[in-house]
Amino acid sequence: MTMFCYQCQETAKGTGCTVRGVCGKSEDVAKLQDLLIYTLKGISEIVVKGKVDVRELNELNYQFLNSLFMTITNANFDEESIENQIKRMIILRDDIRKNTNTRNLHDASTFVVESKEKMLEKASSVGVLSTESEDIRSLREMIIYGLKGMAAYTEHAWNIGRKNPEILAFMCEALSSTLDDSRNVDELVDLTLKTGEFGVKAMALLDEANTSKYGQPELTKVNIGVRDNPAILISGHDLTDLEQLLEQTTDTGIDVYTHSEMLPAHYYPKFKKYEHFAGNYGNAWWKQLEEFESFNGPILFTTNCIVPPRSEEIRRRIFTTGSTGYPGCKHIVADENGKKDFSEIVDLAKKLPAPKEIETGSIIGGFAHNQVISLSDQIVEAIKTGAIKKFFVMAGCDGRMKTRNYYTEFAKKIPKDTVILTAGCAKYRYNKLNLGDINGIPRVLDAGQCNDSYSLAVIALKLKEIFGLDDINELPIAFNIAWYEQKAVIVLLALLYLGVKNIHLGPTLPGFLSPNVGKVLVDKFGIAGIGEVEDDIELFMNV
Ligand code: SF4
Ligand code: SF3
Repeated sequence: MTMFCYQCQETAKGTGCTVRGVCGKSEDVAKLQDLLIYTLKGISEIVVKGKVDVRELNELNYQFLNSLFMTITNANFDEESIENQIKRMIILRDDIRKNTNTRNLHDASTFVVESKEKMLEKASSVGVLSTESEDIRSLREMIIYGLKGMAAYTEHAWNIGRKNPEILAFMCEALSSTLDDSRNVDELVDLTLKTGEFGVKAMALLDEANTSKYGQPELTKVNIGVRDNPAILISGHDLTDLEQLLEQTTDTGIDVYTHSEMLPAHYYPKFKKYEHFAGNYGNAWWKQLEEFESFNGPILFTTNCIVPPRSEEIRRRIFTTGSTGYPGCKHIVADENGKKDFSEIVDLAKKLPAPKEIETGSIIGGFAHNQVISLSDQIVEAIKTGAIKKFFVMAGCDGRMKTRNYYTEFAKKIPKDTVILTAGCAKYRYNKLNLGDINGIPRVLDAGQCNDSYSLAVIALKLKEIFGLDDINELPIAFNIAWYEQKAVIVLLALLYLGVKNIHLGPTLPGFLSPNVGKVLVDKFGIAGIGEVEDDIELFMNV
């Protein structure tokens, strides 16, 4: 059997990548990722059946999260590191199995593979299509994709020292359920919502971790031009990597710029003290091929999204860390204390020219829950007087597809008395449009990274409380979400768990939704796709 993957929005023909990923993932990488997930299912079964207390198992905990994270779209293209991760997880799996009293285990909990060839052979029979029923497959995969997003957020929190063993216990419960053929559609729909519930917990945990370590995000102007010094570009979502890079580049004459999802780091007070933290360079992840070329300096990926580099020259400038990997790019690992040595990146930066300017000016952000709630009197007043008629939550991801111009057009055409609440790299479709403000409140309020969608939920719940409403759906807030990878899946499931209805999801509905499961989402939650910009605006404004 060839590869099969339909986990992201850009999946081939909207149904599944079968030869090579549209993302650039090779058949072997896709298969090894399938086998890694299968190994995690086995571990989960042992944990659940053997009633293993995961709290004490630090290494297993962390590697479990990291394994899921490695399989997120555009995180890791490196066969060797995925192969090694499978071997590592099998050792950890067999270790806990030996110490527990479990019988009648699934093949996932016991299989052995000695070589890469055997791994690929095994992977061919355990991937997505090994679940025959289309609906069960759809639900199982939706749960797994939600868990991948949840794992990413939980790992970032872990790196800051914040842990919640309940989350890992749930992940094991959910993953082991995907091996259980007795689970029917209704049970899996319930489990999908429960995944959303734990998604909220994971995002809350990360929010608490980030804000306790780096302060509450605040209204910030971020420079999008460049200075004359040589520089390093940092991309992805991990703030602990950024902190270490900023420390190690202090007084070296090297500037640090953010790319894509790292932009919101500028909103945290703790990072403002670094004078060489120069600004944000470029746009969302998919523009990196051109932008890395003109940046000139080294690039550090802390998480997804990596686009396969076009030239050897750029490949030599790319460094990966954490869950990411790309063949031929140097990977930097942490020591036992979590410290990473970025000296090689700094040395390389010193030899390279300063970035070429591609834009000038600044953008504004930092409207996470604390900042927005401190403006709540102003916002409530604006809603009461009718100065603000509606909020559009447009959080999520950006991507390459031309149809995503919809979101730029949408932002341009919505009435002037409406405000966009955003988070994630979806913002790059409209964050440089200069949409003005309403009584001093900017019309695009950026809360931060995709995980900061949690902030938007907190804001909505706060407004519900202020207005004394029973239902979050009575607020003048419409949800028009753009998705691409699995973090957006957990954000979506979290919103469904919080009771948000009538979310529009685009630019296309997920290929992993079977017609029947899609119908459940429509009937139960009012989920819809997107249409023409003008029609959608009219629809949203009239509810
Ligand atoms: Fe295809 Fe997306 Fe899977 Fe890549 S991650 S192989 S583009 S479905
Ligand atoms: Fe973007 Fe990859 Fe999803 Fe964190 S960086 S939102 S796509």
